[in-house]
Amino acid sequence: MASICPGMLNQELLVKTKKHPCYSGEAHHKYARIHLPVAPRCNIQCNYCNRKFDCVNESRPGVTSEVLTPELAKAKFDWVKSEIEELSVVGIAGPGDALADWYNTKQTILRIKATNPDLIFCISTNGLLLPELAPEIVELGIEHVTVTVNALDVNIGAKIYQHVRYRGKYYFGTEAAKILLDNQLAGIEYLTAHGILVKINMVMIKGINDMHIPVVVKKLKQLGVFVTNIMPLIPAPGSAFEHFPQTSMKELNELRNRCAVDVEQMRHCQQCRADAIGRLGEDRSAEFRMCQRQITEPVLNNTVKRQYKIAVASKYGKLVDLHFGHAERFTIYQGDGQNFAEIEQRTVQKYCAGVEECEEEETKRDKMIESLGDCDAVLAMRIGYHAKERLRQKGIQGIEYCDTVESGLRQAVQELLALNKSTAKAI
Ligand code: CLF
Ligand code: SF4
Repeated sequence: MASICPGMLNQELLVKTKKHPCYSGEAHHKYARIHLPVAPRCNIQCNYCNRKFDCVNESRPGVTSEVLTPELAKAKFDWVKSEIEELSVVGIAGPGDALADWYNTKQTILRIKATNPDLIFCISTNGLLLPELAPEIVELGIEHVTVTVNALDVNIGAKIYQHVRYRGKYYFGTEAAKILLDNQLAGIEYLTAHGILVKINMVMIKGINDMHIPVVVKKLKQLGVFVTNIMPLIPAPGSAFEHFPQTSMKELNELRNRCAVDVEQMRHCQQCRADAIGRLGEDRSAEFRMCQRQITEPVLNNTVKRQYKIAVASKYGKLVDLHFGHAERFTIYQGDGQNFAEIEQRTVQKYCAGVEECEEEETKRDKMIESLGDCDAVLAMRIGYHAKERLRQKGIQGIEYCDTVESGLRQAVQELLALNKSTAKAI
């Protein structure tokens, strides 16, 4: 088991870290960070997260007003860097998971690093893919990694994570929690053993993991983490925990004080947006939207487009020819309304099996809808009233259609636009 004492850490890195506004309490008044929202996908579903909300007045992780390609992210970085001298950190914090969209994360960092090798590069992840990607993180020179760890106990984890999608398969309950928690611990151990400064974010959820957090912190101490950041639950509308109480600062500080005997506590976190810019506490992201940049920068014209993710019920991929309740698999397409690419075949458990299984049907239907939670719309030949309603409650538009998939996708985007849905959301 890796056990690193601070003396073993690379001194040069510790000096550099004095310019990291999250890792250093002193730095947050002087230095700024930019979050580049290039990683929209996520491979797990936390019960406190709903990335579909895009409100410019809202500040919390998972929220962004735009999703960028690595090329646009570099252009945005150059723009911001020319305006904010004290910019010291480039962070990838979603709006999904930095590792679930590793290609984009890596390409963005490579592009910026090529011209700014001395900056601090920082990523934030749920840790599911750390065992696979930690060696690449080290090789790429990312020296600050945040992992969100909410539990060690799989029974507690099962209450926090709705599902985990790992190596093409969905897992639920304690099975899902076990995969995630095992991978988090293995990944953290690898990173700290390779000198990376690991910060752990934890969401304190009253009645779920609040009593368990001190145990988690003790374990993380053994793994050599640099700092832990215990954050309050912000109940997000539409998330499974939307009716949970917001954690009070008093309770939060008591817990932090208790844990401080084991690991240094971060106390100045601002629970930033995925496109936050500036010093902590003075978000300037609204000044640097790439849609504003479009007007003066022809090279970027028409490149910032909303991306839609649409699940299609189709037997062979040509026609929309299946009932929603009969589908055992959905083809997931992603595109901007004109051009779409197939990105995934997603297997689900069909729920419509006849009246005798009616009660069970409801649970199966809800599970099916949950597993499409990252989509903007579902296209199917028929969708029952209740299923449509449940989809709507999850922010997914259920669209009945019966022609080619290609024309159906365009139709779906037209309907979404007509509904004026804010769909520049997590894809
Ligand atoms: Fe961003 Fe996170 Fe890096 Fe900071 S944020 S990826 S470590 S550069 Fe910082 Fe914001 Fe809190 Fe995160 S204040 S939410 S801890
Ligand atoms: Fe949301 Fe992050 Fe959890 Fe993914 S890991 S579901 S983006 S909070």
